[in-house]
Amino acid sequence: MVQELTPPLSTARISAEEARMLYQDMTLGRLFEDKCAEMYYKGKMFGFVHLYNGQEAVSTGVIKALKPSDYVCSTYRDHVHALSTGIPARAVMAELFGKATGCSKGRGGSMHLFSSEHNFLGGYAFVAEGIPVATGAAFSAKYRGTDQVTACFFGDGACNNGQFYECLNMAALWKLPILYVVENNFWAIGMAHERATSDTDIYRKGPAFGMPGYRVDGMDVLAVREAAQQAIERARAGEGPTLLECITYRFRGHSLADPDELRSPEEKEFWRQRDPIKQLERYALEHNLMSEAEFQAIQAETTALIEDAVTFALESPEPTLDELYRFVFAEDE
Ligand SMILES: Cc1ncc(C[n+]2csc(CCOP(=O)(O)OP(=O)(O)O)c2C)c(N)n1
Repeated sequence: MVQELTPPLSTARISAEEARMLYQDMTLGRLFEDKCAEMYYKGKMFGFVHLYNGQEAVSTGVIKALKPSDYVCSTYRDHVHALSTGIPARAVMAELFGKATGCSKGRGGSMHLFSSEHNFLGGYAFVAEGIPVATGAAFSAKYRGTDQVTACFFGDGACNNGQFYECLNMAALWKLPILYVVENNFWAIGMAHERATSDTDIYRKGPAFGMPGYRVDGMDVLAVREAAQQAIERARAGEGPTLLECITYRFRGHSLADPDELRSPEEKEFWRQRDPIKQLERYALEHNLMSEAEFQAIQAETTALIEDAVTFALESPEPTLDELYRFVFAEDE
């Protein structure tokens, strides 16, 4: 009998390469946003800036399971989704500074990141505004006969908006290749989910329209990734849409202008203990996928990348006044 001399190192659900990729993406999201807060308070950004700290596992878990040719549609909390799709940190930071080198050429700012090159359909200031846009993109992919899948992100608050129900109906009716990804962080600015919603189980609203609905731990990037992979596979196979409710938490206030006084310190601490980046670190160590030294190396590389993005944004020119009407129509370069 042949004896196994070396038992498998781990029974991990992902490879070391995948662990690094997921860790890198979440770290980029986290450190980029920390830098945004610093720059905002230094007066480098204007208007409202909504940070995503704490929710990184949702962006990474879903977007890193997509192909580059797939579509992503976001909300005003859009920086990390944009980074996960591969828009360079320089182009995102420059946009936040209102510079001509930004991904929306300085016309959009924080809530209106956009990149046709990355099939990133944009951030949207109105709650639920991206849902019909994403549904349209999914319809277009089906109509054109491509295999593109659309991932549409929005919050729990958006699920009390009519567009959510109208679009779920159409997507199920036409079996559109789309994932409706709810980032349920329990709060819509200062309105608690249970105070605003008759049935708080959002995932159960999928089956009401004839599409599967799942709830996953949105602080666990592997759980999100697995659920997303299944939904993407179904969508690509022509089996239609999925509603994915990811339970998550934002570590900061609603926007950088919010003093965040409505959520209790105990609640915040409870979720801090479930930090998705720390959870992936623990998992990667337990399964011999990554080492402490690798975490630190990735953090150092990411910090340097973000510093470079800030320098690029600071040194970039602002759009000039004579360009005010440029890009108003789609045929403008
Ligand atoms: C149609 C519309 N109504 C109200 C607002 C004001 N508003 C901005 S964000 C927000 C809360 C949305 O919460 P949620 O959808 O849960 O997303 P989160 O901010 O938690 O990511 C509201 C009411 C808006 N932007 N658009």
